[in-house]
This record gives sequence, C-alpha cells and structure tokens, in this order.
Amino acid sequence: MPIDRRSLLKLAGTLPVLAAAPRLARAGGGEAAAEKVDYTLRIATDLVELAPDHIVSTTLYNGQYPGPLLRFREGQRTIVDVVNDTDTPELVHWHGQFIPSDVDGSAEEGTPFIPAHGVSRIAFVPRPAGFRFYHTHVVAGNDLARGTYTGQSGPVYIEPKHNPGAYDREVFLVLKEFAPTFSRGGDMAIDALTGSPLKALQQIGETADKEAREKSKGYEVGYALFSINGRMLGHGEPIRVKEGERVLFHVLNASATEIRSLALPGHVFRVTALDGNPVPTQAEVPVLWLGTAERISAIVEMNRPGVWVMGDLSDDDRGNGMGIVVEYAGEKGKPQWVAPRPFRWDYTQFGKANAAAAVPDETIEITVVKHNGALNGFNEWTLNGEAFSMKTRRPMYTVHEGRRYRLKFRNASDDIHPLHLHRHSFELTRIGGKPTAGVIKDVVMMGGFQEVEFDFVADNPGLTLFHCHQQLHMDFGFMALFNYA
Ligand SMILES: [Cu+2]
Repeated sequence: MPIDRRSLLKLAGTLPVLAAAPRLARAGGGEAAAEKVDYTLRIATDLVELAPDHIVSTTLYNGQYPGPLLRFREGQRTIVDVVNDTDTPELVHWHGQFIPSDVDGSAEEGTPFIPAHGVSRIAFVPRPAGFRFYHTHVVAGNDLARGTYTGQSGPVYIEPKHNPGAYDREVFLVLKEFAPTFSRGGDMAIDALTGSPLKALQQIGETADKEAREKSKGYEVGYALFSINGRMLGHGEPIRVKEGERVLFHVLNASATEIRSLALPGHVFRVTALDGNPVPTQAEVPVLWLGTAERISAIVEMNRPGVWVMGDLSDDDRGNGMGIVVEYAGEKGKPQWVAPRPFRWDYTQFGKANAAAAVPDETIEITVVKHNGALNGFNEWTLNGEAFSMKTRRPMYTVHEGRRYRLKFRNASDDIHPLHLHRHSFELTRIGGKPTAGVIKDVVMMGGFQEVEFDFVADNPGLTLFHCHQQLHMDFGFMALFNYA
C-alpha cells in the first residue's frame, strides 16, 4: 500500500485510536495482537483518472479503482485490517462468502461499524472457493457520495483446493459507473431477460400506480461516466491476446443500480461459473448480462484476429466509456465494434439438463410492490406489504437450521431486481416460467412482472440479510432479515 506524506500525517493523527481500536472494533478475532495481517484496506477520498479529462473524486479502497484484487485461500483463516480514513462510519461486506454475521459487513446483521478515523481488524475463514467481491454496505439514501455510488468495491478470488485450469490466462473485469445524478420520470425498461410478464402481477402494479397517481414517479439514478477497471473505453491498456489463446474472464458488475451487458464482436463466451460457482452446463453465449453485483466467469477462445471493442450493448453507455479494447498480437488499427443480434439472458441454459431441484421443507412467498414517490419523492418498496425498517431492524422470517427453504418472489413492478441473499448460496428452481436445477448463485435478476423461485439450506446460523442489490431499492424498503430459531 503506497503511503504518501499526507496520509502518514493523517495516520499519525489517528494513532491513539489505532492503539485502542483493535480491541474495541475487532470482530471474529479473539487472538493475540501479534497476528499476521494478510491485507490492509484504507478507505479514503481520492481521485480516479477514468480518462485524462475525466478525473472523479470519490471514496476508494487504497486510493485506486477497483480496490485491490484480494486472493484468499479457501478454508485458511485470513485477517484484513480496515482503516477508515473518512468522517463517517463504514462497513465492508464480503459478498458471496459463508462467514459469521459479525464479520459479514452488514449493520442489519449486527456487524459493528468501522468507526470514522478508526481501524477494525476483521478475521474469517474464506469460503466457498471462487469469484467473490467486497464492497461498502452502508445506507446511501439520498446521498450519492455514500454507499455503492462511491468507488468502494473490489474483486476477491478464493483459490480452490484444486484448480481445473483449462485456460491460458485470467483477466478480471470490473464494470462501474461514476458521476451519478438523480432524475425524475422513471427508468428505461431493458429487454435483458427471457420470460413474459404475468397479468396478475401487472394488475397489482397498476393498483399501486393508481394509489400514487397524484404523485410523480420516484427518482432514478443516472450516470455520466462509465468504465471497465477504472478506465473509460480507449483510455486504459488494451487486453493484449494471441490467436488461439483461451482467456478466462472474471466479470463483476460493481454498479450501484444498473444492469450491464458485455459482448466481444466475433467471439463467444463459454460460461464456466455464475457468481463464482461452477455451472453444470457450460453453455456458449454471444452476450453476457449481469445484474448489479452479479459475477460471470467465462472462457473466450481468441480465434478472430483484429482490434476489437469489448463493450456494453448500449451505444450511449459504451460511448461514455463502458468498454475495453481487445488487441491481437500484430494487429493494428481503430478498435471495431459490431452490435450483436438481440440476445436475452436465460439462466436455465446453464442448469442441469432434465433434472429437478430437491423438494423444499417450506415455501415462503414474497410479493414485491413499488409505491411511486412515496418517500419524499423516492419510491418505497414493500415485501408482503412491509418496508424494512432501518430503525427496528425487526427480522421478518425465522428459519430452522438444516431445513431447505424455497423463496418464491412475485415482482409486481416493471423493474428488474437483482435479489441477493447474504452468507448463503441458493439454487435456482424456477425462473422466467421455466423449472431448473443446479445453478448456484448469490444474486439473481428477477424480471419485470415476473416470478423467481430459489432454494437455500439454512446451514449458516446467525442473522441473515436478504435485499435487492439496487442501492436505491435496498435503501428504501427492499430488505428483509432472516433469523435462525
Ligand atoms: Cu430492486
């Protein structure tokens, strides 16, 4: 970690806190002070140079975007010191890992905050193996300088005990927007997913719309600047490849609110893992679609020499930076973009063929409703009529250890929701009207006016948070806590 003079002075100013904080703020530790620290993350305001004429100021980990790639070993106790060099308490969430509630990084689950100008020592045993990530988990509300609107996210790779390694090279890609603003007038619908809207859900949505007729639509977030690995298209180093090479891409959508797509003209992606978990069927697709916080690992065989733009299907977003150049050895010229044919994302093509998921012990049905502009101009979200209360943090559901739960979500809104469960993985059992089995995830996109079903086994006791990963939705009601009996 590079420390400049300014940072040293700041650190010196916090020394009394440093000395006292580890005992106060430590979570999941309990060992003596002489432990070896694997990584140190420093949270502070700094600059990201997306392009020479687009330098943004935001909160970062270790002064860089994305935050450093953290490589952990599955099952090997790991210690991370987090230095919070900002004026507000922070939380680091270890997304996709099965770790205790007090280190998971969610205040709703009881993880202590990293105090402003304080330090927390976080210790846990990383698992499961695969592509995970870390990000802030504080509430942003109406503050676009807080939460995942900032640059507080970075990739994690948990090394498996055995690596199949049928590739020549690994490349991590972190997709991220900057310079957010609010706007009124609703979000643009995106044709990302297979499946059709359900009449009954549209009717619930219409009723909710009528109730809010006098109010205008709630605020949505838009962005001016788009980047891959912290650089706008054309301003970073290209990905340099050789003909015949098999490149394994680990793609993370680190957006606060958006769904992203990615295509490489003339090439196909063979998807090997979703959210870091190997898929039963490695289907080949021309386009990747990722909801907020989703990850896709996919192998691309480099068999079409040229200089290409690997980028988002949206011309606007790609034009404002959402892309990266792929350059074959010996090839020169202007990077080429060719729009792929429309392609809808279907999770079931990665599932087990002709297999059914295990029968659950219990099914919990949850209907999601949007209340237009109900909270000072922001949309409010309810699950079975209840918006999550940040004040009471009352658990909505109680689960019993060892039981298998099916969550059936019904989306009575036109928005796509990336649903996320903490501290557990889940198995998709029905999506876009199709039954499926074997796809293990921690985030899944639920289409507008559609239903999604997934199962999880209650095998990691402790308060467990469920929420939509769209920051604007989770901050305004779209959350629920699960409690173990
Ligand atoms: Cu949502």
